Amino acid sequence: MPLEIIRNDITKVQADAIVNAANPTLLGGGGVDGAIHRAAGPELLAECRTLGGCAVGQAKITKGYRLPAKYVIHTVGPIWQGGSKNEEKLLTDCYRNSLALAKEYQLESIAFPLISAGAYGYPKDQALKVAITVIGEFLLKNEMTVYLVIYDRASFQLSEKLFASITQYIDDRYVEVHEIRRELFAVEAPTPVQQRKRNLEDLMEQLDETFSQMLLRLIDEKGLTDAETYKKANIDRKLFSKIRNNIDYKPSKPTVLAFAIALELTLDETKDLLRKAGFALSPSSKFDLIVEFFIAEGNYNIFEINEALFAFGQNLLGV
Ligand code: AR6
Repeated sequence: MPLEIIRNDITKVQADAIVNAANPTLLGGGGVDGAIHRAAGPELLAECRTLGGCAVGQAKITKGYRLPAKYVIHTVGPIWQGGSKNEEKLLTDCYRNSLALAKEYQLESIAFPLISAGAYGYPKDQALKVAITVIGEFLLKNEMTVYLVIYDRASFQLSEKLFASITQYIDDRYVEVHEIRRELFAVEAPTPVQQRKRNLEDLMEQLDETFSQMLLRLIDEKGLTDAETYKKANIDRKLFSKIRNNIDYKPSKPTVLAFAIALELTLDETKDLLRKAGFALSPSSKFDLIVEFFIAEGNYNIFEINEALFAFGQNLLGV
């Protein structure tokens, strides 16, 4: 998955580079900075001393020493001063410049902490939004695996408005599983004629195109390229070529939904695509309802959807 949101200690993450939320001296500090220096060993500080510091919004690279990561990219986030001191632009620059360095070094994976969201006091929901937006924009044009590492649950916050709207949507529609069962049992058994008709319909459906064929047709119809599609779906190139090369490919439900989002399908079209892979949307699945919420809102930004899914403790789209 190109963007993964994970809960971990960044010093333990196996990636080509991890990003340090440093200060302009680059000579260490508390928070994630302290943890990275402790885990990397004194050689890291020795190399940092040669760099001559770093301006806010900029990024510099060193080796990773005793860390599992090969490199550390040090960036300096802005100190929050109420929002009118260019903080958003500077925080955007931190992510952009770190990603640009990773690209320059031809790295395949990079892990970020939530820069500025600790000692520097940037409101956590806004810091998260900047991170997801900038990383999302980058991944629509580049191939890389980016981990957003969340250390403690408290540092992951959706905006209150979005959180409230999704909660409301779920509350209005969520159906406990036992209610569905009751409905199922209440359905009358089909007459023999109806049954024959259904069997025929099922057969026609089977003769129809497969999931892979339907997906490729929709990509053409929407005028998208393959690369645009898998990037918008947060799906990596290798998985996409497997699906392209195997017309009988059996995708997982999150994969199907990721493509529905990339193709900006309506709810009915999404249900059709799901059916091709043997799935249906269920009102007793929070995962399904959250994805449904975004489709109903016309918001097809997979990274924002994943941000919300993570906040609600669900699997992410694109696996
Ligand atoms: N792994 C991942 N994330 C972590 C870890 C960890 N081991 N430890 C903390 N975090 P902060 P800032 C999260 O304060 O706000 C330093 O002293 C933490 O929960 O480390 O950019 C520097 O030298 C929070 O969400 O960085 C600077 O002086 C996020 O990392 C100053 O702090 C950032 O918190 C930089 O402040």
